[in-house]
Amino acid sequence: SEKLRVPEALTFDDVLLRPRESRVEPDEADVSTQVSKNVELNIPILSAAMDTVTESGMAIGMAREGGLGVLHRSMDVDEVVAEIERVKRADELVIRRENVVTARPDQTVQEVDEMMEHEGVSGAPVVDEDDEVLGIISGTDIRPYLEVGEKDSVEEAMTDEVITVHEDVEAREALELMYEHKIERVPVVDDDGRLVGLVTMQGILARREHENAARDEDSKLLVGVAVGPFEQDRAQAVDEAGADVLFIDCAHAHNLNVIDSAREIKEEVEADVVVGNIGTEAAAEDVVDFADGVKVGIGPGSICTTRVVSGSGMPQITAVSEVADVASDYDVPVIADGGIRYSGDAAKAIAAGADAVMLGSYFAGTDEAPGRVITMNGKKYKQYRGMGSVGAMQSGGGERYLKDEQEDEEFVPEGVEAATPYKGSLASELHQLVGGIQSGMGYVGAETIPELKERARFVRVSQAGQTEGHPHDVMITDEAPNYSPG
Ligand code: RVP
Repeated sequence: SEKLRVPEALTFDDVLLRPRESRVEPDEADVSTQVSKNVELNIPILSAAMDTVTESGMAIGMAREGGLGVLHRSMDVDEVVAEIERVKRADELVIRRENVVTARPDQTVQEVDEMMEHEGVSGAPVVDEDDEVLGIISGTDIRPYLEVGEKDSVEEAMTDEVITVHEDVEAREALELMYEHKIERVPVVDDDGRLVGLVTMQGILARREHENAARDEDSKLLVGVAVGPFEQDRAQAVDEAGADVLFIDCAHAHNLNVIDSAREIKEEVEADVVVGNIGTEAAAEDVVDFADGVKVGIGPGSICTTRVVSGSGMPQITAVSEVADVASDYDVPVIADGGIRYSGDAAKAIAAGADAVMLGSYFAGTDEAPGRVITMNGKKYKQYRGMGSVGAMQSGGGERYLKDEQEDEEFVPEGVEAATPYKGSLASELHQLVGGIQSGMGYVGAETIPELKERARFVRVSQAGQTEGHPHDVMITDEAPNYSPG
């Protein structure tokens, strides 16, 4: 029958990258990429919008390393707005006025000493009632007075020849000033000499550690946010709160009602809008005219049971390459979401046409993921669950997998709840992941992500080839940081 003349679809283990002539040294390969039309990342990696993967801690960690965290939507709108603000404030150069601890000239040194200790700061600008900066006081100024004249006023003890900077100060300039004058903090003032913020040495040095961070034009960390396809209000609110990319979060975005609604959201927000998930050429054709990015993945996720439960899905390498064939004609970036277990899978996803990859299980065991470490049989784990699992749906996150009429009834889950080995810091996981992608670029001879997409050719792998590709006929004695037997 016609129906049984079926096309083949491939996934990660079905293919390998064909080695090609190359002059590319892996550690020099450029992994920056476009995640959506207007947002660029320094590494092609996103963390999944799941309640056991991405909250502000993960989003901050991802952006500091050059990638993007996508906040999940299993929380109230107020909460997600607060989470966005946490990310945006994390590495700010200028601490804004409302967060600066200040002193008044008529306070006693003892009062100010207690206040600074309570607030956990070691110095404070001194301002009058109009917020004009009169001086600055630090532990060093106070110490001699604490011995002899605790009741003396701040005015007496403070340094009144105070160095200030203007709002548009650059990090380098501020740092030079601090070195030159041997000071650790500089008040930021407006044209009338009123306090608008504070720059600290500690803050600048912390930013320096993350040179590769993904930042917006105000130099704040980038953040992605998931919104339901019909959550116009949430979309508006997170857009206003400063989300850089909105992710329409749907298990089957080729549902035409979802596309209509996504199109409306796109018209109303300033942020880029990524539409997903899809897995076919036809779905891509229906969204590329308005989407700033598309996300691919129907059923590849490690905790996902969509394919078993529904009988539907698309093996990920074929899905990505079908979507990319369409999206690349419209310059719409493609994100491959789900199913990545090893760094090589990420390289394959990009080779198939993705501009970036999204992972859940890979990051769920890190310190930056929500949830605590649990110990079972002497081994450490963290919880990891599908957003379509019973647990996640009960706590409000599973709308993505929930049919309208189903709300009060028994759930039909499309995901499972699991535990994943505890892995320690996100930075070292990302180091392995990105390093593996760069190795792939070396084998293919690609200096950049677009070149990897362009130059990569696949070979088909047999079951024997698959076995050959993993460690075999040996007993592994020491764990590698980037390999555990799947
Ligand atoms: P993985 O990296 O293989 O753990 O997959 C993570 C992806 O799985 C998510 O980004 C999401 O697209 C998908 N997911 C999340 N929940 C579920 C589910 O319950 N079925 N699937």
